[in-house]
Amino acid sequence: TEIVTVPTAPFDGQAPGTSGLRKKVRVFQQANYAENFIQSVFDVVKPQPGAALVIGGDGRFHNRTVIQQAIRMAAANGYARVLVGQGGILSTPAASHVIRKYGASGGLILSASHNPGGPDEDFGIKYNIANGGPAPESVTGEILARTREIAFWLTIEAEDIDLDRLGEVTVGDMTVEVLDPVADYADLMEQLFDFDAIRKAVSSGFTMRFDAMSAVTGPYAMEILENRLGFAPGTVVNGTPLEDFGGHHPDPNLIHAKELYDLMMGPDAPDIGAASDGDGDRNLIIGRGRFITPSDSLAMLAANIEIAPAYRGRLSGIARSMPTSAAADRVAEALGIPCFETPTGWKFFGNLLDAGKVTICGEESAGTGSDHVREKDGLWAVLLWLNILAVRDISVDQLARTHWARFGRNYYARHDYEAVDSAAAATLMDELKARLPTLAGEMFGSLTVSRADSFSYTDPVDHSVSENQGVRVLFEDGSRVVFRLSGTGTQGATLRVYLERYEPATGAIDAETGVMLEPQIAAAHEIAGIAHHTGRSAPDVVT
Ligand code: VG1
Ligand code: CO
Repeated sequence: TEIVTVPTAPFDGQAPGTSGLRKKVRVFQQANYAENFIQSVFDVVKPQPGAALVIGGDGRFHNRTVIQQAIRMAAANGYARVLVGQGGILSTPAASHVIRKYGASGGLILSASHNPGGPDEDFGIKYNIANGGPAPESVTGEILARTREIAFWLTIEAEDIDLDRLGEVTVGDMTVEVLDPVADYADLMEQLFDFDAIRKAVSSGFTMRFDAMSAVTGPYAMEILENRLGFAPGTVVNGTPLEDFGGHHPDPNLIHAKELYDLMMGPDAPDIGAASDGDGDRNLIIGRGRFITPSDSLAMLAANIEIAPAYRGRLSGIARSMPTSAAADRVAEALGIPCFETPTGWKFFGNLLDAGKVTICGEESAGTGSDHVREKDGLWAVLLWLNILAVRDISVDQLARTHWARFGRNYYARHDYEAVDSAAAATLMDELKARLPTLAGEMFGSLTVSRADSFSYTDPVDHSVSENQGVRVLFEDGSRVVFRLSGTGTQGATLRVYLERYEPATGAIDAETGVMLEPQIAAAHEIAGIAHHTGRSAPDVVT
């Protein structure tokens, strides 16, 4: 097959952020834009003879267009085989599993996760390596360098394939297999968890609502929750993936999943409410009358994970991102296992998982996962919760209270200031960093700073160093505030302020989070001059 060389010129700003390249759809629609990025990936990873590439996305607007182009480019760049989800669909954790299961050399995941979709909204491309996880910084750094010097991309003359028909077709000299996006993943879940125990709970009246937010998890949740576990029809709501997610943000938090939250706080609440995001890697867990913060969820799941068959007797360690609360650390300490603190973003868990140093990982941003894949996994977390509740025969609320009564409680919130002027946000961070050397000893209200630094991480496996991963201000009473700029936004800058305060088991373990964190909120404003720099006195989103 003849390879076509298309001349191009570099675009600015193709740096993969926390989770791939994310931009407005209009940006991606410029001629050569997606192609430049994909060719840069291929130039860096250099597919070897026989290499297979997995391609799939969250079904958002522009997904199919980019997939068809990526297939032609893969053929021109020497891949032997492409595995693509039917309809162009693969949730992020399912893509991770498919890469691992079929021994692919990597995968392209097309998603902007929880960001809205549609012609005026967001799109994204991420490359995952052979272990199924997001490319580490060494690789994304090379990709960025390549995007800055790219002069041409490679393709072949070929028609679009029928993405909706299962089976094999040939594109150039390459085989393309369109596979069922759900089956392999659902089978994996069935191997990890005690489906019989969950089915028994369901038949004894355990109820649930799962909000797929019109995003990718709909088909997965239908198959697993309703078909395989026997939850009543209608348990999964918003279960059809839509290109624009029905005009909503597919972000499973208390703001964007408010309907679910209201249901769970009301008189008709089922036993558990859950939701996932655009690409299926996040999870929201709400019990009847009880919201579980993602940081607490990580700790509670870690404390109970050995209940699930696939994890019995093999919890080796826990990892959490730096801004995630230290609730998991207390579990690790009690169990006598290590707890690792990594920078934000799932790519930093990959080495720890590969080396067997940790079994479960999590982030405060509604991400939890384990060594079964190399991505965070929304439905996996939901199923682990179900497995634990079914076997222990308790409610979400009871489990939470029992947990806090043993370990104490880390009150936690994240305040986001969105679409802030980028220069203003950069100045805020620069001034904050300049103050770090003299912050210790200073008082903010009742809080005295004990230590302040810019978080730097040395990977314990490959010893690579990642600097500048967020500013931490720790107070003498053990509470803290953390400041970071988001690496996934597509408009201006997003300032994230993470607030945390620990109460021992003997303290107030069932108080209002907002009230408990008042001193930390006030201190954060004062330390960073948030209003001065951003012109905002209150956050846009509190999670
Ligand atoms: C955010 C979260 C981070 C998460 C990342 C990707 O990044 O804070 O914890 O790993 O999104 O998640 P940032 O840089 O905007 O804070 V997803 O579900 O958007 O792939
Ligand atoms: Co996501």
